[in-house]
Amino acid sequence: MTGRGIMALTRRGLLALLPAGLAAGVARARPAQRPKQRLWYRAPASAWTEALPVGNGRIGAMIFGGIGQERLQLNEDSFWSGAPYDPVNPQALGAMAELRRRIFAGDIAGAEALADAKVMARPLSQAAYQTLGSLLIEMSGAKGDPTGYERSLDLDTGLAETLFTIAGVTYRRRVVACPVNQVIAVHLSASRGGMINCRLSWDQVGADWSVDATAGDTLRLSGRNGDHGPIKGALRFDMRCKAVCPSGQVARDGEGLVVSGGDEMTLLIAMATSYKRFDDVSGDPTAVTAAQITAAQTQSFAQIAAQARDEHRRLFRRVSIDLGTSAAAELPTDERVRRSGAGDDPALAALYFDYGRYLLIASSRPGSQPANLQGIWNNSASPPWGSKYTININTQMNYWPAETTALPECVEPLIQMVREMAVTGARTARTMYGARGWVAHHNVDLWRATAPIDGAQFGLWPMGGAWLCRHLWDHYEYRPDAAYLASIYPLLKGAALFFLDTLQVDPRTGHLVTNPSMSPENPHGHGGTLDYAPTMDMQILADLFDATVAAAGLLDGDKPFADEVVAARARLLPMQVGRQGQLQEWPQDWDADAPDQQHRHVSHLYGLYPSRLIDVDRTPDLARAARRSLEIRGDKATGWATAWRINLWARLREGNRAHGILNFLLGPERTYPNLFDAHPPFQIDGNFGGTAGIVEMLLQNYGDTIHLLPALPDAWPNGAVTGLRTRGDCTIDVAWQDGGLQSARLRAPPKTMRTVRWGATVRQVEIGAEGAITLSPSSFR
Ligand code: FUC
Repeated sequence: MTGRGIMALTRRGLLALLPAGLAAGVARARPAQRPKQRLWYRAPASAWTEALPVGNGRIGAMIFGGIGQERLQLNEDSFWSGAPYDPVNPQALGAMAELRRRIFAGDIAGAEALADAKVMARPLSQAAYQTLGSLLIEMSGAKGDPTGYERSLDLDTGLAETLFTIAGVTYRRRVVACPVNQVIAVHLSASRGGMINCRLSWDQVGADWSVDATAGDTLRLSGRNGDHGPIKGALRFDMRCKAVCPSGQVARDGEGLVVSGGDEMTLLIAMATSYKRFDDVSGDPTAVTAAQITAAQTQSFAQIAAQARDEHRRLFRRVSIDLGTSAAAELPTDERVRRSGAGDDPALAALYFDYGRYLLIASSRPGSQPANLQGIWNNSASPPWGSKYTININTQMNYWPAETTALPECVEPLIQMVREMAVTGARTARTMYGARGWVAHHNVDLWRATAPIDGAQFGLWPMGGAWLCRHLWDHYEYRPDAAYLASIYPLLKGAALFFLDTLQVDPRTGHLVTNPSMSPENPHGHGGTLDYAPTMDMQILADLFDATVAAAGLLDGDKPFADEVVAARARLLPMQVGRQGQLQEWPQDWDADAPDQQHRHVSHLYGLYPSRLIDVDRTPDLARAARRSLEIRGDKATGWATAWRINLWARLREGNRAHGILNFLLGPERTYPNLFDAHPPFQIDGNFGGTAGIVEMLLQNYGDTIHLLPALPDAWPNGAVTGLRTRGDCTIDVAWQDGGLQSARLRAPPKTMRTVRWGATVRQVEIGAEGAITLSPSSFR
């Protein structure tokens, strides 16, 4: 159905159409004003990137909101192709010395040929995240042109809703993914009794999967995951949908269920696989889904939705944002994206920010897999880039807003993944490099494969694990906890140890450098992409070594090892400024020779964001050079790469520039109607990077300093944000007016000192005995 034939009605108009009882129910269920934290549309989704996502971290659905047919496209986060495997190439170690020699000698083409022949993983690709298909609900009664069609996703409750009226009957569907009950619950109701008549079936069923509808009220789908190249799929899964419809009849109909004469109905959907750990697939998915349904069916839909809402709000409501509003905020979400170039919809940026937090809560919770390239939402068996964990920027970007927007629990799956990568990565370090410690290259999958993949020019980059360590350390710094620190120290140490064993002496300068490596995926114009000592590597190592030494000091031990790390850190090749005034991306001044001057990756600017090695005040020359590099790269790039540029300009305190790039990110070239980020195609990192960029415009934290409104754009003269977090367990609310500070409230451990900056003024303040202090513009006079 198209927008034609759907009469756009106001809420009051819609309520007038409803029978008295339902109108009261609907009115009660919905606030009088359209909540601002809401995506809404006047027509069903006609493409997957128009459908609305719900998720509980582990399982998720994309809801299309069709009239005669509802489609819920379903995912479970451990359903990937393949089986436990070790992809390390046994010839790699023997080739390593010659590979290094060729790279130092400048024979890059020869180095890449050798690496492709002997070093890269077997198989050359990693496993893919896969969909479990869709549940179809064919509504036999709902035929004809509806009026009052609206579908929405409420970011504050996690509830997706579809509402329309046909022939005087108003149909309502609600969907939640419940983290408490571990089911997706769907509720169908109508304003007239007996109008729930539908057929339920699975769609996109795999060739060897089996459908079972014999239980009468439960539709099951079970089977096996796909193969990953030569590696046979070893996961079993079970998915079931139970129809609870006491007022009507539920009966088997071939490979489906038919529901007739119901007043209302609840569907409970459970999904599980046999995955237990990267090396263990002995789980019993049938027992898991059966138990989940048994537990969930003791609750009404209202109870499940309330539990889902409360658990979601516990995290979501820690932060609020208001960037001002305008008439555009009243428009349907897809229209707002289409017209965002007008630049008059500040509330769209706030909605995007809220959505970023919503998506992280929905795709990464304790016990789940981390958010992959598509979070948890993927409708394909072979999605772009396998919907994996690409760790040369993308997975890290997913977690950029986590600590600053008070979602530390959502980082736990990432931390758990690093713990597992340290196990598989130790094998890779030993077998490939003959080194101690652990290493991961530019991608990881469900099986925690850590060897280099895809081709030497993309994959032979040994820094993925080292970069992830930054998130482990950040997690500690945002909320210091000695037991947690002790638990991650071996991971930091193992990552550092690998480099102590593998760093090479640069024959030109005598510095310690990585080799083989690359500046992620950017060919330098001197024979390929491989190189030694790309600037990013040196920056990541500086951070890794600093964190490792700091952690050792805090734990009061391991001094000899810490001394070794300090000594190696001092010998790393320093950052250099090149002949264009740019920050050099490579150890030689090759930037101007690179074939793609606007390359999406801005790896050497890692030092400016997310790192703080480059700073406008502390290292002004390097900051100027980074700025020059950014100018050369340009503002427009793929989704995530655009988002990275927002953060970088914010770090340079260029609020208007950052805002201009944010506007591009929010426009139809980089944002789909459902607000998913367009790489294109969909990749969720841009959503998270954009959310982080908004934070960076409003609040920055470096060294001991908390900088209020460091990059506030003119487009947001008035606003407020509450609940942002900085290092040292500090929570901050900031309000501003006419482009200036109105007030700031800091909550932190009592009697601690903080350094706060607004404009050019820096003040030392003491958090009071009650654990808070409020600052005003006069505090900075
Ligand atoms: C990196 C990027 C690509 C894409 C892929 C998933 O390799 O260079 O643009 O985002 O990850």
